[in-house]
Amino acid sequence: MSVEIRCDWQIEEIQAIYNLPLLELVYQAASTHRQYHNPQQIQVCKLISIKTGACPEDCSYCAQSSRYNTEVTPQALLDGETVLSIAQQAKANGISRVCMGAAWREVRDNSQFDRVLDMVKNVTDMGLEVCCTLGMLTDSQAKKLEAAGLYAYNHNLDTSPEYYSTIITTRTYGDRLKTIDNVRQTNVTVCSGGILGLGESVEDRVSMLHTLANLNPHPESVPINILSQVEGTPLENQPDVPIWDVVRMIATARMIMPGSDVRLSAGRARLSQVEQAFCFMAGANSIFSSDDGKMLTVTTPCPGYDADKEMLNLLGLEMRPPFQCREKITDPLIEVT
Ligand code: SAM
Ligand code: DTB
Ligand code: SF4
Repeated sequence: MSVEIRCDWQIEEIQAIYNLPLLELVYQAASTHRQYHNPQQIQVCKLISIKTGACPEDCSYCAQSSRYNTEVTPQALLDGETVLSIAQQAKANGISRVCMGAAWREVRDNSQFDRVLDMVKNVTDMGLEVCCTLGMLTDSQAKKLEAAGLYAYNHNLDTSPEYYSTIITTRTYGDRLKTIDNVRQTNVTVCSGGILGLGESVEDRVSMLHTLANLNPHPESVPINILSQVEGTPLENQPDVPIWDVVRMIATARMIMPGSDVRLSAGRARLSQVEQAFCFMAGANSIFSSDDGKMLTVTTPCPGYDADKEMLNLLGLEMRPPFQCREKITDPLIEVT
């Protein structure tokens, strides 16, 4: 029986999936994964921090908030040439998506945004998928990004609506959903997920997944970040998230949003190959890889291109070429009986 894509999930159903016996959950998620994706392929993305630090928001996990004293040195918006050369290097290493992140609360209609639009256009012209994560967007800004050729916009919900104000006070869950909706009104795909390890309960995790899985259509990609505890932030002393919680979260996301890419994002650097392999078995099919050892900032390590190629090789996996994400995530690839 094939698994349908549904946007009417009940909290109790998601909770029941999350709490399945672990190996049963992984087995079901792996089976679902095979109906919608080529299980041999992993999307490999490269992050570029185009503007670093000095962010006015107070996200309690973040090294880039101006409210906390962290080891991040603020850096103004990069120039187009620098971004292009990092993207070229990424392309030469088989990366299919470049994700440009800016530590902004929101986009402003100014020359900096025009520079970002140029970057989007130039990197897209190289034949790469481009994703941006620039904070809040208005509908007209989303349309300008679409016109520049943007493939995806990342805007995470991070946690449940109930827990959100414990983590961030400078914006609301509604603000977040509004930007996602502004992106949804364009042809740009939506990338939205969250973080594990903020001190949230299982109910919060289920509630965040419930919000994501009831967006219609689902986000085309769902990043699952593991908190990287950053010295100087309010969450610096949070305990490490157990690997089985990561596996459960990925498997549940895979089960309820079967057509989406599920990305094992921040925190992967501290996982062994065996732990990562378990995440891929549970339905993760996307990662960030880097040649400078970091995700966006020095506080959050990222595995290198060479180490990742070696691991993928070892596991019999290949890097997915750009623009292979299925246009409409409605029809199963394989009928599982
Ligand atoms: N400023 C933009 C925004 O917040 O939407 C974009 C950049 S922000 C760094 C993107 C995402 O990275 C956050 O929503 C959060 O999920 C994740 N993130 C940031 N710091 C993290 C950390 N220390 N550990 C894990 N994930 C983190
Ligand atoms: C996402 O969900 N994870 C990426 C990307 N989207 C922008 C960022 C990971 C955290 C990076 C934190 C740091 O490097 O300081
Ligand atoms: Fe700013 Fe984004 Fe960090 Fe929040 S997560 S402080 S909005 S850079």
